[in-house]
Amino acid sequence: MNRTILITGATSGFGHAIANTFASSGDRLILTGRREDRLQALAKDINNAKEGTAWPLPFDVRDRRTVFDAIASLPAAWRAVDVLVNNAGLALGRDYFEEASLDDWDTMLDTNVKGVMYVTRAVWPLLRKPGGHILNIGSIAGKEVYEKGNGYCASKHALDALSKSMRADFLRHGVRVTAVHPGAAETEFSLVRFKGDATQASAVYAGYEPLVAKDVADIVHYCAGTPAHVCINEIVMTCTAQANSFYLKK
Ligand code: NDP
Ligand code: 8X3
Repeated sequence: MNRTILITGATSGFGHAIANTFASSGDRLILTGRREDRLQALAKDINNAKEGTAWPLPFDVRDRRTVFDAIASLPAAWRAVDVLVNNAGLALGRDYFEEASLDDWDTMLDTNVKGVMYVTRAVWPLLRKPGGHILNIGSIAGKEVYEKGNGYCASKHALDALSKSMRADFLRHGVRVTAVHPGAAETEFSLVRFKGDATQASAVYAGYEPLVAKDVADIVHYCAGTPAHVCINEIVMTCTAQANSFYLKK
């Protein structure tokens, strides 16, 4: 479709799958994340497949200066953005409030909340108006809190509020905003959350069929493909075995 899509967190999980899904429909991808080797490899795959085209742009969403410098460094051919997917994010730890790491709280709030604010502000001058579209990857953790979810749930509730704020503030520019709130999905998310403990991470997905990254990518792609006068404001999506943060049939 030849739209230009900027995706944060394209090195893994949802972001990686979102990039491949948009590439398959002929779009142009600006791929961002911290792990440059992975961005280069994905860009190479997409460019070699000749469906979409890709431009790797490594940066840390927490570093305000780096975010603005990276976006400012985009060449002229990549400076008109149709779709921004704010996907980069993480959970760290699963501990009671009084035991949780303050550093983990800082990292989650800096990434999941302030990172989205910085990237959106940096991309805003490049976003098509009217007609641009921002998709924020929230979570069911932004809809209900669960025990030991404190910092992560707070960050995703804040992102839910930010998505609604953007929708209200960008109305007058004809820019659409969609929040996609997935439930449990098997990506590197739990490996990151449990700091490399693969046993703890795989236990999260044992005994049921969780979402996979492609499920979320397909929904994001669908939301970005609705007619220009239609805006899906939010979608909560879970695997069939999960009703919400509290009910999961294993
Ligand atoms: P992954 O761990 O597989 O991917 C996370 C992505 O975020 C990576 O590409 C990572 O890139 C990027 N990222 C993390 N921190 C930063 C940073 N400081 N700067 C730039 N990029 C960063 O997890 P998922 O794909 O599952 O997660 C994607 C989003 O979906 C997150 O916002 C997550 O909260 C949300 N989510 C996940 C669910 C799940 O069950 N998996 C369910 C609901 C929502 P790199 O490390 O290279 O920087
Ligand atoms: C990730 C899903 O249930 O771990 O956002 O919060 S959950």
